[in-house]
Amino acid sequence: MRLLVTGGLGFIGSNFILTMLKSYKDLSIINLDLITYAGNFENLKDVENYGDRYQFIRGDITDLNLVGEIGSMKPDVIINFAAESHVDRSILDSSQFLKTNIIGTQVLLDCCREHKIDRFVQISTDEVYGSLGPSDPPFTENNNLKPNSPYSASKASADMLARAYHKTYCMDVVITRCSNNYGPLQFPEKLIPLMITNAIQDQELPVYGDGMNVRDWIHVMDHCRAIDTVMRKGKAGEIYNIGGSCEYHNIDIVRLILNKLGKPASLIKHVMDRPGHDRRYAMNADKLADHLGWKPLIDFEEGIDETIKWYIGNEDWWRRIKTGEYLTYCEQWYGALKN
Ligand code: NAD
Ligand code: TDX
Repeated sequence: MRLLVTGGLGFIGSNFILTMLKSYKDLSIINLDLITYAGNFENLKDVENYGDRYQFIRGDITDLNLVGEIGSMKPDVIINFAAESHVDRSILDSSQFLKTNIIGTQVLLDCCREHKIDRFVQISTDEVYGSLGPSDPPFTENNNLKPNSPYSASKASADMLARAYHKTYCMDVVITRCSNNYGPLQFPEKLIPLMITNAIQDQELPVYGDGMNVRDWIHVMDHCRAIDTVMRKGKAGEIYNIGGSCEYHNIDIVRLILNKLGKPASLIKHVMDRPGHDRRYAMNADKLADHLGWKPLIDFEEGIDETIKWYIGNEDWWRRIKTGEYLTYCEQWYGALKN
């Protein structure tokens, strides 16, 4: 089997490529990634061992000609991870989110159609469903889409396009919607790696608002296993929720991390809330469990211990990231939060 993975130098894409190459000897991967601020060549330094089973192409998923050329290499499946993925950045400026997340998906879907690629897997998110109240049941695949941030609106649009291509052109499209991931190789702008790395550096831990927002956490390797399952066994035209059934208030995650690192609670700083901040996400992943036999395996406390260990052991990796573009972004973001 030959896969075209887009966005494979990011957090989830690189974990996916590593585990797939390791697990399946008969599988090869083309990785198309633009290497934006979030893409990191170092994430896949170990793939050299896999010889011609791995090929990297630097490029933009919105580039019609390039994507067409790659389409003629006849991958069996396209898995679209490539995206602008950070909500806060979409609040500062949504233009790149609309371009990559919507137009990029359209270009890939057209490529799939033109080259008769067997299957298209769209990697989406729980955020397309909007926000839950404290006693609402978790989202199912039948919930309406009510995105609240430019990021989630762009992901919802891409989901709609993917669905439309299935209906209009009878293409084999499947959509996965996952909750918040954590684990190794996550860019330290996201909550868990930001809090771990700031705590290690004895820097303030910025908690938005009252810190009582809830996220449903899943280890990235459980997510990757779910994508593999859906890619192989999912039914064309279906949507599959993926979640860890592991709801935590943000403030409890932050306290847990401080505790595990032996750092004081005085590092916590409540800052102004993110505009449009979704209060609670929770996923009902029964469909994936009942129809395709997947369930999450990694216990949150164990996963967090292993993740903290990874960030302690890979200081060079994240210290290099927390410079340059990242610092400029932080300045803009915290400046905008104050105003
Ligand atoms: P990430 O930001 O870490 O990585 C995104 C990757 O896409 C980077 O390597 C970047 O260089 C690449 N990219 C961006 N624009 C591109 C373009 N125009 N052309 C080619 N490559 C481009 O993201 P992530 O956290 O790994 O998320 C991967 C996917 O999973 C995204 O689609 C995201 O919406 C979805 N998702 C993420 C989470 C999460 O918790 N991180 C949860 C659910 C769904
Ligand atoms: O500094 C922070 N302080 C803080 O309180 C940051 C970065 C976040 N938060 C809060 C906001 C959220 O309630 O923590 C929670 C998690 O924030 P993020 O890590 O930015 O994730 P979230 O906005 O929930 O979106 C994530 O999950 C779904 C991913 O970034 C998306 O790509 C994915 O689709």
